[in-house]
Amino acid sequence: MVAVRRPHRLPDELGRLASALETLDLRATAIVGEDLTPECDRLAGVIRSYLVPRLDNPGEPLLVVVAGPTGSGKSTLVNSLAGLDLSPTGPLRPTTKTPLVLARTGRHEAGMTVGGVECVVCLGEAPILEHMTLVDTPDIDSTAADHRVVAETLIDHADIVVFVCSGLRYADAVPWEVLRRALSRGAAVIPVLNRALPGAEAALSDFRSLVRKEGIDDDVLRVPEHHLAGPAHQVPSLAIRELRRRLYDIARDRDVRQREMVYRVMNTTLDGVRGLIGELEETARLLDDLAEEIRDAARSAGRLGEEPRPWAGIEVPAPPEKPWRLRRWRRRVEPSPADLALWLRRVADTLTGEMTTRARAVVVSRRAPMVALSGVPILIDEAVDGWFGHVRETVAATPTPRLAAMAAVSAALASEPVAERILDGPSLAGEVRAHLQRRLDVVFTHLGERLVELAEIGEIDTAELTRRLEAVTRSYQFADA
Ligand SMILES: Nc1nc2c(ncn2[C@@H]2O[C@H](COP(=O)(O)OP(=O)(O)OP(=O)(O)O)[C@@H](O)[C@H]2O)c(=O)[nH]1
Ligand SMILES: [Mg+2]
Repeated sequence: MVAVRRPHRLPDELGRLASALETLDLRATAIVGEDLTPECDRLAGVIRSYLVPRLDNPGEPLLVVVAGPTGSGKSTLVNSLAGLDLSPTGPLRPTTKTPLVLARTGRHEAGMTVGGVECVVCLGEAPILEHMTLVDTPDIDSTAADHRVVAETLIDHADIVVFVCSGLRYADAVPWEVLRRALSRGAAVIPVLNRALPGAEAALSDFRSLVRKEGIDDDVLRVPEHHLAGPAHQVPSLAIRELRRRLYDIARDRDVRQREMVYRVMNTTLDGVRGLIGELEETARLLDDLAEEIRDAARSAGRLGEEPRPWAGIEVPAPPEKPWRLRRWRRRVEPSPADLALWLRRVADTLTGEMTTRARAVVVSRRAPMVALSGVPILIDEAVDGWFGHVRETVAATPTPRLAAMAAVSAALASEPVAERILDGPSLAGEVRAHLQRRLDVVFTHLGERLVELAEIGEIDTAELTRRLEAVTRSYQFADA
């Protein structure tokens, strides 16, 4: 037997772990897969509403949650256990819409919430309420989807789950999923086949084997279908004698039982947090990959590529074949400043247009909002103008700088052999082309960052959660030693 003594700082450490879970920003997890927020909320809820109160007040009555499909007779059983008609029952499905807590007079008089779920509280004197608080839950399988959420939240906070199925509808899938949730959390489960008709042995053994398959060793309780006389919403006391006995058995050694339950819930919850951290780390890796993919897409949209751009072809007659005639020819065809400016303006407009179209195509392909583009055409314009400035500086010392500027731009963009001949070889063309590429890289890198930002790929930081988990584990081991 492993004892869970109330350790000095364990509830405090657990509170901090819950805070770390509550303050995690998990919106980004939905981008690359399943949103982990519900799981995170569930773990924080179990810590705050189950583990911390149990460790702080170990003497509190056990919370017995009666759950199951609609019409299985949960409310009738709860009324029968309490000996009072408190929970409405009825032929209309579903009947119980708000969870109902049956507690001993003097407790929960100001109302009660379980895991944030508001419950109707009925107070009574039934002896069973001395040791336990009974909770009648809405069904887990009707058309009202929120009923299931409420029932699951209550199950997440139960010490004992009475899992009620009727002889008619025990084989549906949903109740078993819910049962698994209770088991995975570590709660004690009492499986009840209610409203069992005489001679329904096959159903009983079928139900029993389903229960065993889920790993429950305790035997199934069978509550036979009874004639409900008059307006009473209870089955005869005899019918639930075995269920009452089972609950009393648990209540008798409740201290030991509760310690066991807290221990189990603690282990499954800490495992859950560990699992969550693992998933978050995996998600963070996927988000990093996604961000890199977006940056790559933007960067490669800004690459000049190898294809020649005929619109940047040089506008002069072909230069002479004989190299010694080249110098005179250059002086002859040197464009006027106005002609060069005109030609550069046309090249600039076309180049800016091409690059803007590419930037727009990336934005569209990433399904990002068009606002990502705002300011980008101006940046492209500036990059191209800045490049022209660089080209002019580079060729300033040549005897025909305007012709050289035109040739350099043309060679860089149009892969123009004529232009290379004017420049006496391709190396200058390569240099000015690399310069333009560097300027475009800056613009498209900026666009990539903008797209990453708009995709809201937030950082997932698990450091605090990991630290808190370690602190709880240390404090827990210390308490357990
Ligand atoms: N004859 C007979 N009717 C029963 C028995 N148990 C429950 N009923 C009836 O079956 C119907 C459903 O019972 P409830 O106790 O309301 O079932 P529930 O599981 O609480 O249903 P929800 O609140 O909808 O989830 C009611 O009309 C009950 O009177 C029984 O043992 N015998
Ligand atoms: Mg009910």
